[in-house]
Amino acid sequence: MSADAKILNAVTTISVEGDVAIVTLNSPPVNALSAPVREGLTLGINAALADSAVKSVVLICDGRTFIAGADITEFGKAPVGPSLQDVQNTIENASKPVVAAIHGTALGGGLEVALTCHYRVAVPSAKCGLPEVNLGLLPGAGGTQRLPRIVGAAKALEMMTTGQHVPAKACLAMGLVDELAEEGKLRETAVAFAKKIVAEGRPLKRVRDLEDKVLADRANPGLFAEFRKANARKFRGFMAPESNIKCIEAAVNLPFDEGMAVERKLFMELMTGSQSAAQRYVFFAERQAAKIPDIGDDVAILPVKKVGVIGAGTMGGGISMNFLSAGYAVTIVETQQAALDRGIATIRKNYENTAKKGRLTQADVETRMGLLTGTLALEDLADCDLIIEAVFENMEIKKDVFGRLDKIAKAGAILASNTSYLDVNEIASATTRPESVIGLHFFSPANVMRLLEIVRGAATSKEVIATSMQIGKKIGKVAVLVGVCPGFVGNRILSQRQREAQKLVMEGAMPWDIDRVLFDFGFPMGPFAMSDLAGLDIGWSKENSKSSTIREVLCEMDRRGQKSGSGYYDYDENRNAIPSPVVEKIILDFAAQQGINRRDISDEEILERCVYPMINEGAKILEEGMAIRASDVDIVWLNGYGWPLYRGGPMFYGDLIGLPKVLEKMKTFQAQMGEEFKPSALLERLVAEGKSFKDL
Ligand code: 3H9
Repeated sequence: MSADAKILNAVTTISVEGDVAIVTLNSPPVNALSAPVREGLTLGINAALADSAVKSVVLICDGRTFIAGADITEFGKAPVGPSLQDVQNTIENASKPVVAAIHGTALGGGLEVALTCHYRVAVPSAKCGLPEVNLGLLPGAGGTQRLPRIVGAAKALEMMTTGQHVPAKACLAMGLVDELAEEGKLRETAVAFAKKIVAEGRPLKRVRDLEDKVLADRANPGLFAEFRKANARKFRGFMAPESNIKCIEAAVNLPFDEGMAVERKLFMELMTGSQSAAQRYVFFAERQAAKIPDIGDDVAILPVKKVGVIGAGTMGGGISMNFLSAGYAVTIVETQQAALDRGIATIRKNYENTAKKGRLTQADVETRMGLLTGTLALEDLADCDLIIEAVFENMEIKKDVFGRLDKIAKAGAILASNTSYLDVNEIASATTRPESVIGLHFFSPANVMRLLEIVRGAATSKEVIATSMQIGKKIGKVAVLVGVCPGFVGNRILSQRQREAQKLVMEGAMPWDIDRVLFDFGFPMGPFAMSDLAGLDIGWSKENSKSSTIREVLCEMDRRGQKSGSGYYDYDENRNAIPSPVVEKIILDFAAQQGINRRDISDEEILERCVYPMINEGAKILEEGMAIRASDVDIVWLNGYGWPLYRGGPMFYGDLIGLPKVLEKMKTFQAQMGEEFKPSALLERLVAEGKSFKDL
C-alpha cells in the first residue's frame, strides 16, 4: 500500500498518482469476488469518478493474483452486498477510462470484471481464463457475451469449454489484453498506459459494443455444429459444455442484452443442478486431500534430488518419467541388460511420441533422457534420496528387495513400494528403518494417471509422509494419503464392483449389458471392456489354468483381450468392440453347468449391484480410518478409476441419492444374497442419525 493510500474498506484502498486513481484490492488468498471485494470495487470506482482531479483509473490487486473468480464458497448462500452485475455496470459505464492491471490469474468472474474495464494491461506471466466449465458452470457475469465479442467465437469456444488459462502473450495476440508490462513493473506500466490513453483521447472501449468479430462469426453458421461434433466424446455426460456453447451462439446471433438473458437462464440451471454441485465439491475436495490433520507446516520436508526406481517395466518406466519430466535425476535398476535397454528405449519412445505431437521439443526430450541413468547394480542407488520399488507383486520378492535396500540406501532415504495390494508394514519389517518406508502407489500408465495413493505404514515418519505428499504435487499428481489394508482405498473398492460384475454375468446379464450401464452412468468404459484393454492374461498362466472361470477359458482360447484381437468382445478392424456369440455361449454353458437359472436383470439392478457395495466399502474404509475423509475416497475414484466428475465420486453420489436408500438396498441384497452386502456400521449410524458422509 503506498503512503498516501486511503482505506476504502477492509480489502480496498485508493491512491492518486498525478491524475490516475489506483484502486487496489487485497483479499487473500486469491482476491475472489466476495461481498467485501464487490463493495470495495464499487467504492473505489465511485471515489475515482467523484474526484475531479482524476482522469483515469487503474484496477490492480495485491498478493499472488488478480481476481481469480467469484467466491465459490458464497455459492448457494443468500446474496449480500452489491451484486457483481451492479459492480460491472459501474465500471463499464464509468465516464473515465478504467484499466485492469493483471498479474497471476484473471479467472472467471475476475476476467469478467476485467472485460468490463475499458482496457487491460498484463505481465507476461499472467494468465486469463473462464474456467467455470470445470465447476460445471458457465461464466455468469457477462463473460459468455463479452469474450466472443473480443476474441471471436472459435477462440471463445475453446477457452470456455476447456477452461484453459491462456498466457498473457497469447491474450495480447487475440486482443484480450491491450499491452504487456515488464515483469515486476505492472503498476507503473498500467499507470503510464492510463495516462497515454487519456492523452491520446482514446475512446472508452466497451467490449459489449464491439461487433466486428460476432458479425464475421454470424456468416459461418457451421461453426457450432462442427465444434459439437468434434468434441462429442469429450463432453459426453457433462451439461456445462453444451450450455457454454449455447451462450456463445447467443452472443453471435443476438443483441447483447438478449444474449445476457440467455446466459442468466442457463447459468441458473447449471448452478442449481447436481453436476455443478459435484464439480464444485471436487474443487475443494482436491485441495482438502493435501491436508493431513496431524502433519502441520512445522514438519520438516526432506531434501529429494535423486530418485532410484527398481524395475524398468511398464510401471517402473512410467514412474521414472514422472520424475524426469519434473527435473529429478533418476537411476533405474533392472536385473537383466536386455530388460533395462528395453525399458529405457520405451521411455525415450514415449517422450519422442510426445515431441512428434508438438507437446515437447527435441531438446526437452534430450534434457529428460540426460537425467536418466540405467544400471544392473542395486548398489548404485546408495546416493538416492528416494527409492521406489516397482518389482513383481509378490511379498517374498518385495521383502528381499527391501532387505537389500536397507543395507545399501543412505541414512534418511525414503524407501517406497509401489505395491497395489500388499501389506506395507510387512514390507517395512524387512528393514531396520520402518520409519523410512512408505507406499507410493502409482496407477498405470503411471506417466499419465493423476492419482497417487500414498500409503502410511504404522511406523512411517511424519517427515516421510509430508515429503511424499509434496513430491506428489511436484510431479503433478493428486496425492491422497491412505492406510494399510488389502488394496488400500482404490482397489479395495474396485474389488466390490468386480465381484458383482462377475456374479451378474452368471446370474443373467451379459458383459456388454454391464459395460453399457456403467458407460451410460459416465465411466469411460465398463469392467469387461477394461479387462479386454488391459489384457485378460494379467496374472494368468497356461500351466495353472484349469478352465475354472470364464476368464481362464477365454485365455485358453487365446482370447486374451484387444492385443490378441478378441476377449470378452470380438473386435473389428477398427478395434470397435462387438458382443461375441462365442463368449455368450461360454457364459450360458458355465451357468448351466453350475445349475444357475438365469433371469432377466434390469439396468437398475446392474447399477445398484455394482455401485452400492462400493459406497458401503467406502464407509468401511472410513470407519477403519483407512482414509482421512469421505472426499479423499472420492478423489481416489475420480482420478484413478474414471468415476465421472459430474457425479462427484462414490461417497458424494451416496449422499446425493440418499444414504437411507443405499442402506435399504444393501439390506435387501444381504437378505437375498448374503454377507457380502452387510451394511457397514458407519452407514447404519449415519442413517440412524439422519446424517450423510459430508457431515463427518
Ligand atoms: C465464477 O467466477 C463464476 C462467475 O462467472 C459468475 C458469478 C455470477 N473462491 O488452488 P489453490 C481458495 S466461478 C473461493 O490451492 P493455487 C482455495 O480453495 C470461479 N476460494 O492455489 C484455496 O483455499 P485453501 C471461477 C478459492 O495457487 C486457496 O484459495 N474461478 C477460489 O494453486 C488457494 O487456492 C475459478 O474457477 C475461489 N474462486 O491456484 C478459479 N479460488 O488454502 C479457481 C481459490 O483454504 N481457482 N480458492 O485450501 C483456481 O483455479 C486456483 O485456486 C488458482 C490458484 C489458479 C487461482
